[in-house]
Amino acid sequence: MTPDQRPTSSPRPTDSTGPASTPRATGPRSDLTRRRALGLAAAAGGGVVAASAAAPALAAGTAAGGGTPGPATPAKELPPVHPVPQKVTVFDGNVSLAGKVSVIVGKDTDDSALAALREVLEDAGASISLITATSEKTTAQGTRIHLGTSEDNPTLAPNLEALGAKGADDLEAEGYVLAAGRSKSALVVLAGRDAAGSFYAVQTLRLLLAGTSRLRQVEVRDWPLMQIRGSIEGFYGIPWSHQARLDHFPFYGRRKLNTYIYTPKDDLLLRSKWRDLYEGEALEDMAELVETATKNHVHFTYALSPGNDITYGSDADFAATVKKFDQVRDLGVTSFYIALDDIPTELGEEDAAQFDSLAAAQAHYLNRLQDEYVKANDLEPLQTVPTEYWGSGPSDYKTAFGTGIDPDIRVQWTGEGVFSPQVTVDSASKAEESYHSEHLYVWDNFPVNDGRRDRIFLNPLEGRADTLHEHFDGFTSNPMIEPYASLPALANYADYCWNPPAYEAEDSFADALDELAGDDRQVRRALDVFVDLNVNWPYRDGSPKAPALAADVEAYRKAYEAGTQGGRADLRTRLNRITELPRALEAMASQGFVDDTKSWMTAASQWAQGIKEQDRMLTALEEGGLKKASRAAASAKANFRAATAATVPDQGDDGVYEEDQITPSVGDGVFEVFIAWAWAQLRDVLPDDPSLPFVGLPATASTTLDQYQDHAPALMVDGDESTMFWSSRAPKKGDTITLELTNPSDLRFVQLKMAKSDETAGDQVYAGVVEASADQETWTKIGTLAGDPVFTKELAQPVRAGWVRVTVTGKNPGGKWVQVREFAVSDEVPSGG
Ligand code: 14T
Repeated sequence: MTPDQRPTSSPRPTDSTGPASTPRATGPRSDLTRRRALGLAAAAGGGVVAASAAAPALAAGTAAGGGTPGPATPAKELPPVHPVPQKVTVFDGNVSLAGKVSVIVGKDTDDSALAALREVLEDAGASISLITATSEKTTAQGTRIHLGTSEDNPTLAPNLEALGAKGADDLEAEGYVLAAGRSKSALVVLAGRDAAGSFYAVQTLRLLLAGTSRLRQVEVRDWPLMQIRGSIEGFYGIPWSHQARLDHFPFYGRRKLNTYIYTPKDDLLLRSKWRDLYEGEALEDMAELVETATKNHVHFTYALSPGNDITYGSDADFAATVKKFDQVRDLGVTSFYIALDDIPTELGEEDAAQFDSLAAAQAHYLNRLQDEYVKANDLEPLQTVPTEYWGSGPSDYKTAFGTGIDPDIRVQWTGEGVFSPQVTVDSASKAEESYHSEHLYVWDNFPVNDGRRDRIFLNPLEGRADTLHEHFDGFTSNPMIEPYASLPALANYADYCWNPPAYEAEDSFADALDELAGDDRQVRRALDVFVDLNVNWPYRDGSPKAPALAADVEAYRKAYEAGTQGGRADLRTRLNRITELPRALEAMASQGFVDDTKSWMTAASQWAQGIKEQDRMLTALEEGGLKKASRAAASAKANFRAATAATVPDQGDDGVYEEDQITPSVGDGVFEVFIAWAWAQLRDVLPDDPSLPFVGLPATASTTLDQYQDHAPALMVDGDESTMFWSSRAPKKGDTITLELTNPSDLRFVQLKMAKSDETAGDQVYAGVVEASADQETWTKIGTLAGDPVFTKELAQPVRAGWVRVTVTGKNPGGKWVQVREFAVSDEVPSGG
């Protein structure tokens, strides 16, 4: 990246373009949906312009200067291009790339661009002859494709002129021009502003061909509005595999992402053992990563996190940093990063004697690296994340850090929070001031799931203002522990960062899902069913919870309560599809996505299977078949039990990987809505059956306690007292067990059943407080735990709550562990409950 080329203002959306004399500019935003439906790569921030017989050379079959402008042609057949280009002008007619094609390059034309072009042309059925041109004139015959930059390929300029198109030299870095038309014969010019630009021109060509050999006559002028676009592998937990990283880079290349920052928190060589050098296979892998990234025009940025034990003022630690950096610089790395997040804020003795503050000490260390290492070796500007990396308001730390560091250093910031549901222009401007930096870029903690390892987040990126390119150098996404499941979100960043005003979250997400699913439409439909079960993003208030499933559940309940059949069919169809997910999605084009999400697919399938049993149970109840109903209830319970198996692996900061540690959470509490309701129906019919579960409001359970074997937290809320959560250690002061209600409610009843039975104390919380909250900030006390295995509270005054938690306030006698059979809350006091 060349961040110095950051535009100071965005191009104006109303600019018309190109050689067209009577262009029909893109309509207002409201027009976009329709255009998209037509398969148009409509751009709110630039525009698709349809022109007819407007540019002589670009209009099929018209002689130079000839032709009368006809009615603008709706360019129906233009396939979608992601990221949406800044300017597209569409002309009548096509160019065929099947058959003989001459590719004309210069001797220094980008190898990756040429390799990508060969692939595209082979797919289109071209037989290619390659010509390396040294002057403007070539002897090429037939369909000609000129590729490169004005510096490396002298044939670009005359051929652009022949097509009536301007070159790429005045575009932003990484920009390009793609012009397709006729001049004597079919002619395509792929002109990059630089090597990356020529590579991106080929990517756009590939999308315009859309698997065919027919290219619409078109002129695309395109450039990115943000200079840093990519991912930061910056989470806690299992680092991505080598293969996953290798697989990410071509995806980035195809979608014009240009950055990957290597800083997995639980790679010991970056943090606890940051001074240790790479050896053997680790070094070979690193070399392969750098090479593959570079081939895809991805800047491989190497980060260290020395903050836990570094002495900022020490020569020895500076030398250790340089030695480690040198090891990867030898492999071709030109971009370096120091991560200072989540570290002690007190200075050590030696630093305290030398510096006034943490920020001053860090600035000293960073400046030394920038001066003596980065500048001395002609590398890209140093990048960093400070210790205070969130919030836009000023602070002593931010001032000292921002004014202390070299202004060229690139500084990351996470928004108003560690997780930021919104990033607004207002907070961007404030952050620029508070950090005294003109080179902020966003460390976006989306879709990272290290704080919720039971979840995968398959909602699109939303809530980033569409003019943030006027404030930030770019965005890097902190992705999920599951690399392939993160690809749809990364495609969102690709689209957003390239052209923020044209970004459409859903459309962008769907485009990535199309790629991952492959061409089979049934697979694609199954993927939508799966995505619906994973769209809740808990860091955003009001984020939807399995909306399609929820609608079907609602319709079913209404129909059942009205005694009609009609509204039940959709849920049944959906449940069938959910139970089939593991099999149906096996055929996805992205096997990595399948492997990453298998645990969630399987759990979803088991929840749905259990609910199908409950559906049978309900039908039996309607028909008065009580025996049949209780048989179905029993198999429902068995399925729900299976759904709570811990199948997700985990790794802590000791670096040890372990299988089957975490129970996947899927459906965002909506399965639980149906389950609780169905049990209530059963209870209505059989009120005295002691084997019946107590029915609480639908909720999901979590805890800071570690889990013993397969006794998952979900078993506290399965309505089954014969199953339980079981901790694998004694509780410590501050440990919590938390219920998150699927829908916030007015609580009138809370019950916690711990230990093996209601009668005898055993494994349980002996000292604790039970509280409820509507916002997770203010908590209302409901009662205390003081030794009884069962806690029951009726609330005369209902308490509004979305969360109910137990917080441990003291030690357990004899280091006893904790069992919770059921943790249930209700908005009514159960009769005889
Ligand atoms: F440096 C940062 F910008 C940053 O976000 N650091 C970490 C990051 O590694 C982690 O993946 C991310 C999401 O969990 O949040 C930061 O780590 C945290 C965040 C917390 F809210 C660590 C503890 C927290 F309480």
